[in-house]
Amino acid sequence: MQTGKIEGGLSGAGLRFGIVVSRFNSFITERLLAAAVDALERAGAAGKNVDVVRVPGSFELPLTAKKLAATGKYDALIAIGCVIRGETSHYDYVCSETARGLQLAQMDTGVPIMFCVLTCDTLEQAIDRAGLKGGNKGFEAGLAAIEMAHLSRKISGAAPKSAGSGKPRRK
Ligand code: INI
Repeated sequence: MQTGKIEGGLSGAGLRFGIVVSRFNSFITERLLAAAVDALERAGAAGKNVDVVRVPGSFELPLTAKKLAATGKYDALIAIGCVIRGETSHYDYVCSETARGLQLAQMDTGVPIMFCVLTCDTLEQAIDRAGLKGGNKGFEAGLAAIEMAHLSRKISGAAPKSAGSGKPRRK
């Protein structure tokens, strides 16, 4: 049987992305950010079509992502944070509310929001996932954002936004 296939492409050209980054544990989050931007750039996204917004901590990611999504300017968003377990239950609240808030934000707005929030027991685990042993979760999030931006547009039948390829137009 020949089935219909709906898949997201992996070209970032002409798409607009917003990246929200937590300053908390910036040693890790800046590495995740660099890899996410690298993924978008390598896939053809133009720098002028990628906005980076910084927030104090992961807990602030959902509201900011939702406000960005509500502007209608972005095809997909990436939320970047790193929560490391401490001695109290603070970690659990930050993790669960950040995840819940980001999910609610994408469900409420219909704009795909990538969950690039590391939730680790130790700093070592975070380092491993920010470019050392376990690859870089930021790069994965960049690719996922492109795929979801395409998929989302295909499913809703919308034409890609005219964000431009980043190349200057010929006169
Ligand atoms: N925010 C993080 O992003 N990671 C953490 O590990 C963390 N810890 O451990 O406390 C953290 N806390 C700050 C929180 O996200 C808010 O910024 C703060 O509570 C103000 O609302």
